[in-house]
Amino acid sequence: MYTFVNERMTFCSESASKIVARPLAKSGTAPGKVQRGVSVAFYVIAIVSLSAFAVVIHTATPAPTTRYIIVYAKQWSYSPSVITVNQGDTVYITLVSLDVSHGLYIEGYNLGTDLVLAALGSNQTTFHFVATMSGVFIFRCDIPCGFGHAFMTGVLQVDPNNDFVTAGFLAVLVALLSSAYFVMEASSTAAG
Ligand SMILES: [Cu+2]
Repeated sequence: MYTFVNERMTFCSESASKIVARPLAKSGTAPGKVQRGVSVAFYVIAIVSLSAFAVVIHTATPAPTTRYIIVYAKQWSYSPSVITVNQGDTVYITLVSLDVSHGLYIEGYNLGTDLVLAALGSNQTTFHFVATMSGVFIFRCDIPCGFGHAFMTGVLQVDPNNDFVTAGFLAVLVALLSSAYFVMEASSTAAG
């Protein structure tokens, strides 16, 4: 045990003397210069790739549009039962009954329409809204329409607007640019 410790101590003191004895690196490539080069490269790569990501995501984001969707209702289902739109879209839903009175109420958005045949004198009615919230929302029949009424549901899927992600990328980009500016300022002040 003692020997082991002693050996290690010897080893340490040897390497310590080696470090002390080693001549200092010639200052042709000063560590400061190398570090500054590395951080400049880091900023350039980060800024270029962030800009590229932002452009790609923005390009992939569909512009908000107006959608007209016909939903057929019958005991006890909707067709289509899944409606997919993009956040920001204006959505017109025409509910058409193929049999009795039905409703279509979108939970979360808390809106919809009641298709009461006798009151409307028609088997269809239209309502519209702007899909401001992204996510998955259940819609259901809110007019008692028989045995399976409680199971008469569908899904509204609102895909998120990627421009929020683009905005996030741009915010990071601005932060990087300003920190790059301060780093350059600080290093040029330190240099001269
Ligand atoms: Cu119903």
